[in-house]
Amino acid sequence: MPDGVLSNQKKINQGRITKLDALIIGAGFSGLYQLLCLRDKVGLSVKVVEAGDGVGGTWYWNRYPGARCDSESHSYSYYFSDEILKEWKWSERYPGHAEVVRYLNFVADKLDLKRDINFNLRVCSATYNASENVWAVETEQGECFECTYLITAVGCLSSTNIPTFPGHESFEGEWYHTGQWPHEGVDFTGKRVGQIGTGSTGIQAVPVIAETAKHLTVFQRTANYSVPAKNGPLSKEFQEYLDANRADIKETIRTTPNGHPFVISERKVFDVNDAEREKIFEEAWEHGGLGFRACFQDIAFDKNANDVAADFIKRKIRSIVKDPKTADLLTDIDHPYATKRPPIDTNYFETYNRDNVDLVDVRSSPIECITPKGVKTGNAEYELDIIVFATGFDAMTGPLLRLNIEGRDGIKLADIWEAGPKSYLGLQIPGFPNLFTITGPGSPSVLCNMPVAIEQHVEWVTDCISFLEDNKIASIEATKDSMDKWVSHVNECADVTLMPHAKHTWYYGANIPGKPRVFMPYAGGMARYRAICDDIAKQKYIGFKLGETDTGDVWSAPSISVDDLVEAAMVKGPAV
Ligand code: NA7
Repeated sequence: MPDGVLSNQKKINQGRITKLDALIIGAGFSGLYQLLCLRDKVGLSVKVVEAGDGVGGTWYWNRYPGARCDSESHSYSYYFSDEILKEWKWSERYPGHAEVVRYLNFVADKLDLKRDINFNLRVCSATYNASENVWAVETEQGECFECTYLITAVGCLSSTNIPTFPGHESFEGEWYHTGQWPHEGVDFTGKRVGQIGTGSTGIQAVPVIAETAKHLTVFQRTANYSVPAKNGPLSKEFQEYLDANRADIKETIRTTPNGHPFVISERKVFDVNDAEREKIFEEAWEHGGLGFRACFQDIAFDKNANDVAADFIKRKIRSIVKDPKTADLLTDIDHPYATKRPPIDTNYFETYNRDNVDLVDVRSSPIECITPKGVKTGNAEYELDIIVFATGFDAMTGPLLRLNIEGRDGIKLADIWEAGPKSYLGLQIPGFPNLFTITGPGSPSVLCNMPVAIEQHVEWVTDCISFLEDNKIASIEATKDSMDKWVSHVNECADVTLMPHAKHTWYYGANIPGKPRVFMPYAGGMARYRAICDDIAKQKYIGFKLGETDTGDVWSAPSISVDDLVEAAMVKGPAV
């Protein structure tokens, strides 16, 4: 196909094309901030297109019972504006989905963002026209856009995964996926409910569904660790602490590896004796939340250290769950702690002590099919009125691939990612000039408190586009060599953690049949990643091709060891 001929564009209604400097896809945390930066700081003409009829992004859709963020609310916030930080008061330690959506509406209204968001439009194709150096973007609703810069702000966990079970269509009851929950809610009163999935979502949903359902059957394929969230209302004293310590909190979340408001301990598991260690774990358990894994430095790196943490959690589960058989199933965990996304919960294990809740092991006896009456495993048929699919997402790549992105010379993103996602910094892909993927695969994203990762990406992209505009450079595009080096670096970082001990996780794409097994996020730590990105920008975007000019400079990946990674966890300045 000759350069500049748009295969996707054939479908476009040529009559209604909105021409812009930049188009942003998605109106969640990323899209809102990117709009603000490009519109009000750089002065570009910008629009956001959003499939929902309101702001919120992932949180617009994620409304299942118990849906709550596992980052602490005061860190799950924008930190670019002191005014917003001061004005918005979170009500609980962890924000529920409704409060997150209220927060994002508050921000969007305060910054007058909604006038530039086109709601109820779902992008179905994006095609680069090399002769014009523009992206042509089409929506399912027939609206078309042309822009110089295309920014995807589509989230990492927004493309739902509903496993294919034979007979699903024959089910006579109701069924729902947690990530596409009806806005009017679901009434479980008096109903026999079956829930498939015990990931972070399932663990949040179980206790809430059990409160009203007549009976809840939980189908567990992989047992999971979970630590109590210890959620609760934020006290006046805590609000005062926040008001007095904003600058320090901002410094902490921007310099820790996971963007959370706690510092990883420098102490190692075997630095202390058994009694002292038990006391530290006990205190971390009582305090609750993701900080549990930060009470020793080496939990994420050393299998022996991890085994000790895992044993503590399993003992806790056994002490909570009264039925020994259920406790056996819940503690038969096949991976080190935190190598799957570590959930936090409110009364998850306690819920199995209720008379109306049963746990079914679908590892030893998998779900064979869905029947008109319910779910059938190798062992039994469970009659149900409602099935809840807490079965997760086609994470990280799913939301990007469903945009049908075509780059230079008609190359499709789906084709070049056939063997797994590849990018430079998780931000750019060779062959796709001026396309920026916020929190894309290859960036820290899901291993970080998301707003921290998002702010860094949005600010980096904004600076990059300003640089292009100021210097009248038509385009920026990652070079293949730099991308290859980055991909190796991403793999190297994952390999020095314990992540490869759990290759069946969605971090590796293993939850989607046929998806290539590639570790997708950057495990080198947010602080280190930020330093690398800053360094690349300072070196006038080394590793990218600018306009027609290929500088020939290729980014050099630093080689990394466990010690480097641990040091990166503590890093306050550039790590490279
Ligand atoms: P997850 O973490 O992917 O969990 C999905 C769950 O569904 C998990 O327990 C899966 O078991 C289970 N599952 C998926 N397919 C099947 C089939 N076919 N049969 C039985 N069980 C199945 O998604 P979540 O929504 O919980 O969490 C995703 C992220 O969203 C989370 O980390 C938060 O950041 C928010 P498996 O473990 O694969 O054996």
